[in-house]
Amino acid sequence: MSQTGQVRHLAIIMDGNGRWAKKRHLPRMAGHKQGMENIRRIARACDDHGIKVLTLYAFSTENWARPKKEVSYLMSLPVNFFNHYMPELQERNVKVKIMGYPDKLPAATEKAVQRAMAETADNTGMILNFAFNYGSRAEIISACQELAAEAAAGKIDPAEIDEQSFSQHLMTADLGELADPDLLIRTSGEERLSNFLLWQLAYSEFYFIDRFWPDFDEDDLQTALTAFANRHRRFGKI
Ligand code: V07
Repeated sequence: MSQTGQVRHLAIIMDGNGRWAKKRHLPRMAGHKQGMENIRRIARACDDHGIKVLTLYAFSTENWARPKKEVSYLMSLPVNFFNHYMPELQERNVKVKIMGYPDKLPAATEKAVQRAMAETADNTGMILNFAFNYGSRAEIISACQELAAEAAAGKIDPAEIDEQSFSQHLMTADLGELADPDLLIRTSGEERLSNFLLWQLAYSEFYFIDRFWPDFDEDDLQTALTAFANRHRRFGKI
């Protein structure tokens, strides 16, 4: 956890792509495409700000209920994203990670995602972490199941389970001391977590901005980071 006012791990819920499109009388898909392009702009700016981990909430396990055409379009975006941006990610030494359940994805999507992770596995710069087909309650339940299985097998004593060992079973475990975001930004005016990083956001600052994700730009990011730096972070202490 950063005490200096510098954001090391930034998480963003990228909301408002559909409404952005509607305002322009465009199909929802056009908003998703513009939203995808905005990831490049904001990821660049985060890298320039020295942010170490950028976690983006792109698609939740609940989104499968959307119209079939929209779901399949959303599933094509990771393929599209890496086709267009992999050269710049490599140039910037960015490491791609995915948090979520990759198994149920269309084969082409899973392949693109696996390949991007493999191709950037040795990069040492900013981590671009996609929460993709992710749900926080499911993540917490999986952690419980793993710990319960270890207890039932006599490998651990239930009384020894603590925050430290619990967090080792979450999908952010490999981020080490950077697992918990310093700051969460949600665009588009909604002020909810929507099943995103429930455990990891316990002490994070929240920043809500009434602007659609495709319109969220470098200046908005700067404003959010400045607001963060100006807040007192006491972690419940005086
Ligand atoms: C999606 C664009 C951004 C705004 C949110 C709605 C639409 C990039 C990805 C992506 C996901 C995984 C990955 C690489 C890229 C993405 C979805 C939606 C589902 F490894 N944009 N984007 N995934 N939108």
